[in-house]
Amino acid sequence: MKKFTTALTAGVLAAMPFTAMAEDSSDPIIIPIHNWSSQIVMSNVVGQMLEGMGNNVEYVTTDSQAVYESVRLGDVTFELEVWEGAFGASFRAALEKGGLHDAGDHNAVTREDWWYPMWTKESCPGLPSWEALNDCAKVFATAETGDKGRYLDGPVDWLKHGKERVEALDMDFVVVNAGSAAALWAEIGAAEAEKKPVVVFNWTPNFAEAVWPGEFVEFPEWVDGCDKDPSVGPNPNALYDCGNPAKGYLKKAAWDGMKDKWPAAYETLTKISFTNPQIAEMAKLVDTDEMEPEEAATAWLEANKDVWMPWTQ
Ligand code: TMO
Repeated sequence: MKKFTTALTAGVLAAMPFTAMAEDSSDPIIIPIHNWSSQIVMSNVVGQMLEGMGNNVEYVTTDSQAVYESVRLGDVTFELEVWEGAFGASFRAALEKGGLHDAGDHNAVTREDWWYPMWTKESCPGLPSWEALNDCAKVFATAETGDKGRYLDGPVDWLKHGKERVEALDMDFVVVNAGSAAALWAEIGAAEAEKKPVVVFNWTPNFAEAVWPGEFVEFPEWVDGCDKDPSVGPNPNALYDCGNPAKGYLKKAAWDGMKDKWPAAYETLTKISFTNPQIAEMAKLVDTDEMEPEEAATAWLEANKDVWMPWTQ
């Protein structure tokens, strides 16, 4: 609360709904933090909103797949960015076990997949087809990958199954996992001066689309079950032989016990709905403007009172 009062103006505080204060438990609401910027900033945005309503908030850094088990058990209170492509499977598994529920969608369409900056097309004009990409594999070869192409996938905990996809579609690529999101941006940045062709994992909404125009590789279209049933997708004997959903959801997930323990905060959570441009802006404040996530969140709240204040009332 103290941090919040120093961060936001008295005018904002005066308009906050303090009537909600009595209802919520004084135990801290536990918000999980992962390893990409929009999620970290959004978590701080919502944490500061809830603090402004009188709640106590704590942040914990957690694995982005294991978090669904943590929400289910109430060890963390909610998850603000359930990306269909990366986390749909873990989310569905936790839903089936019980203890967590779908707390609504953001007004956003998401995509996560193999991606290239536009200059890459000059060396591989058949893009965005995955077959054309594969025919160009040598263009992406490095000392490390021999005559196969290099694909820089996301950090392992995003479970993108790049290696399985390369095998399932018999592609001439070596999949390397980035150690962090920053390593993905470094790979694109390093290629930019010479317009070197690169293919890396990327997603939207993200800050990157405003910095480097680019396109996703078009893989065989995602079909439900592609990650569960080998007969789904073009290779009848393999899982992961499809792209990720091209129009994926972005959901919020909540611990079932939140509604009774923090009813006002829960109501706010169900109303929260960020759009693609808002989410891209949150990432930009950190990745382009180099703000700390906490100050980025405060800046975002200051600039977007008309968006979030109705959710706290
Ligand atoms: C889960 N992510 C947005 C990094 O693809």
